Amino acid sequence: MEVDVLIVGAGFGGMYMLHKARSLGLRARAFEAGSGVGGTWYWNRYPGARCDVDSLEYSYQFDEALQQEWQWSERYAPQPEILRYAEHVAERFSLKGDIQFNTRVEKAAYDEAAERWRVTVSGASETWETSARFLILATGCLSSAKLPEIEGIGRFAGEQYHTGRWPHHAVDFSGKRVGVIGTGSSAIQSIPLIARQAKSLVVFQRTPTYSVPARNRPTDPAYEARVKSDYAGFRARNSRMLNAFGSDLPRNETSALSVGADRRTQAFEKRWEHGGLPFMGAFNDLLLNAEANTAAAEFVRGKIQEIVQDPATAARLMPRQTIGCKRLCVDTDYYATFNRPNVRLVDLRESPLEEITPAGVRSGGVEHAFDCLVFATGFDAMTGSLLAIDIRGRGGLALRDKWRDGPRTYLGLGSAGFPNLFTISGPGSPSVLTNMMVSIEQHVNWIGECLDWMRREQHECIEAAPEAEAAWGAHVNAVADRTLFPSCNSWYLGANVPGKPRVFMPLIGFPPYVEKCNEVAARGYEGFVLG
Ligand code: N01
Repeated sequence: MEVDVLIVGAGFGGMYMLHKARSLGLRARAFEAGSGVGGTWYWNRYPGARCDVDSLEYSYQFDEALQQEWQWSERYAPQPEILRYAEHVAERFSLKGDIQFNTRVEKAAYDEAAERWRVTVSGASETWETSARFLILATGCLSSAKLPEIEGIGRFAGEQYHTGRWPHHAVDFSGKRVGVIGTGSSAIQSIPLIARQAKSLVVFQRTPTYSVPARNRPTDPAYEARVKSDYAGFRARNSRMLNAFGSDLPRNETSALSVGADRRTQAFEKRWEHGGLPFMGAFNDLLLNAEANTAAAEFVRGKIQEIVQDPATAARLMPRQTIGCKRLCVDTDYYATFNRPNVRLVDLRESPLEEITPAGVRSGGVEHAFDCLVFATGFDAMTGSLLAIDIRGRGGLALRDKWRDGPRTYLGLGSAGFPNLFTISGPGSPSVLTNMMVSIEQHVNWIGECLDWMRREQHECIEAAPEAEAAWGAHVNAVADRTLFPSCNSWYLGANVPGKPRVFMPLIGFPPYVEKCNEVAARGYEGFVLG
């Protein structure tokens, strides 16, 4: 079927885009590599996977009845519940009829004469071509799972898992010797649960991570009722936050350096007790001023020292980099897990990872034997799944070539040379620094309004102007450079992928971004070339 809008991905971005396009009367179809909806939440089924934004915020707001009727069981919803929510939305809005599952978009080439995208799609046993006027990439920011590039990868003879490609059946670690490589968010969520099951667990840590307690708990019915009595107001307040969440405990707009040490500790303590990502909002300059940041980092290091009984293990678990410049982790019992007799930490800075062997992992000259190996080694973030598709724009220009030195977009929505192509939560937009659900809806609403406007104004084609794109790239970098974000090797910078250009990919600050997008639209899509 030839469609107006072809959507890649049926996660929360693709699902809402499909609904939006259909509600505008456009013929739309989504292609999804998985066998079901949910994107990130479809793939990341590892033990302990759950959201780190409050459930009442991490949900769609486009339909009042939907947000009123759905009930979240916990403050931070577990993955199976988020997946059930995605399924519920797909049913409620009859989305599945226009989603083709188990299908991967391999290639998309812009046919300039026909002003259409020619898209090559492959299923289990066949490959075919289809076409669309608009190509919308809802491929997700953390979808391209990354195995470490080390000797012997693939040689392990036991059970091997990547947290981002977890099997659909339950994995039982009981009585098993387990190794986990990585200590990012996925590892921090899964390690305490794996440790409870496994006979023994060895955690291989390259960079210690800052983590704050989640303080997860069952949803408080009184709180839920309060939110639902004015859900629109609650959403509006959250949208005005720097990261589009957390209006219940907004950032304290004073400098950490303007108060004495006791007041600082009290403020950190209050946020530690509250739990979750608002910890970084204890003061307004924790990610702007190195001295303020050190105060927060010292506080967390002190907590690690208190929690972890063995001083040598505690010292190894203490991060030294800027707190928050890698995404802060949110845990339940992570540090305390290292007090268990069956858990051991291997510091890869002391004992470098040498190879994966059929029996396990060799590091620092020692072979550690395992029955199961878990790679919690993250993703080729933000660009990985976009560039996995061979995308060719005007004159056959490959997106992979255009982005060789890092992604170049206008507003994180479009890229010059690639007409009628939109990215949902693309690089250059706030995306991963925000509540993703809010960013996704903002992008889909903006794209929907744009498509509707083009139809009314009889435009066939929209494309980012090269000069607007260059200015936008400079702006995204300039904003990042005013902060401490570029100061450590994060996936925001692509630093976790050998050879990936070091560019800070997301834009910091949701409210000014929304203002800019609205302004661009109000000025007849300023910075875009229309045809
Ligand atoms: O991946 P990561 P993740 N040798 O990249 C290590 C979101 N998320 O899947 O820091 C040895 O953070 C790597 O070490 P280093 C969230 O946005 C959210 O955990 O690069 N180690 C690191 O420790 C998050 O930030 C939730 O030195 C290697 C780890 O593997 C993002 O997804 C839950 C290595 C990778 O950590 C990614 O999280 C889960 C190597 N060659 C994820 N290569 C929520 O809470 C990598 N590592 C909602």
